[in-house]
Amino acid sequence: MSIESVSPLVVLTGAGISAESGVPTFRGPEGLWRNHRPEDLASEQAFQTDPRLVWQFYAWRRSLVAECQPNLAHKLLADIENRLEQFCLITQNVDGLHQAAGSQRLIELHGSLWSFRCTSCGHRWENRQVPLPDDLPRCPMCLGLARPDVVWFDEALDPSRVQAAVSAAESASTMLVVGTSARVLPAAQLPLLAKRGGARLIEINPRSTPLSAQCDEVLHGPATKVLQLWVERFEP
Ligand code: BJW
Ligand code: ZN
Repeated sequence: MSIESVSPLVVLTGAGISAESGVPTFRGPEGLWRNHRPEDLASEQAFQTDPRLVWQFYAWRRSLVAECQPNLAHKLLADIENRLEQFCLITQNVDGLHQAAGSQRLIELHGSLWSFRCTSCGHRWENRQVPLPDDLPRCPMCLGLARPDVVWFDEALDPSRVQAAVSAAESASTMLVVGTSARVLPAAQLPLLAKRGGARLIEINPRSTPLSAQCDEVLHGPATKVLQLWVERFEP
């Protein structure tokens, strides 16, 4: 079978795809940082209450991710992209490991650990400094307080990214959903939109999720191993 048979292919990834690179997932026991749940720190309210604590959390994650390499699953997705004309990778991850593996047709729905945004003037800029200095980061344009350029709970996602993700999902013939608990909206709706548009849904995850029952195939196991087996179904 040719890999073209799954085209247009849309892939939605979550924290689980980076787990084998050593990046903790959000909702696993290993996700805790100094006894805080990540969901409690990834919020505007936490940032307003204690920006220093939130920045320490992000500085820790940046240092951790800076030591991590893309794994076989990230690389296989970059290879598949090179073999398909119609392909889109939508990630909820902010770790940058898909780009590091070479993915280009990529939508980062929840932003990036490597981008900052000014809370005063909205200016955005890339910052790859690791470790971050102890001082709170400031905007180079207006000296306003910077925040991580990621999407926290109850914040709107970038509408142009959501629109691009929705149109990719609606025109997919196959959607692979890899390593997400499929609980966080609006990302969790994308597979359902794809299915409504006639796509075949394939989930790759060691555990069942709320999406599993909607899928045409559920492949239980770690992303690296299962994705490799999935790719081997196609002619080289
Ligand atoms: C492996 C593996 C291996 C392990 N291989 N797999 C009540 C009901 C319904 C909805 C809501 C509600 N209250 C609020 C909402 C909306 C809310 C939401 O969805 N909440 C739900 C949790 C209930 N959504 C939002 O707030 C969004 N915004 C929004 O709706 O705005 C509306 C609005 C419109 C207009 C104006 C204003 C507002 C925003 C959501 C932003 C999410 N942000 C975060 C943090 C990003 C920054 C950061 O990283 O610091 O994004 S939260 C966190 O969850 C992060 C992730 O991208 C996201 C998804 O998590 P993911 O990737 O699925 O990870 P895990 O840990 O949950 O799962 C890992 C999976 O991997 C597991 O299944 C494992 O089994 C698996 N696994 N090893 C393969 N080797
Ligand atoms: Zn500014």
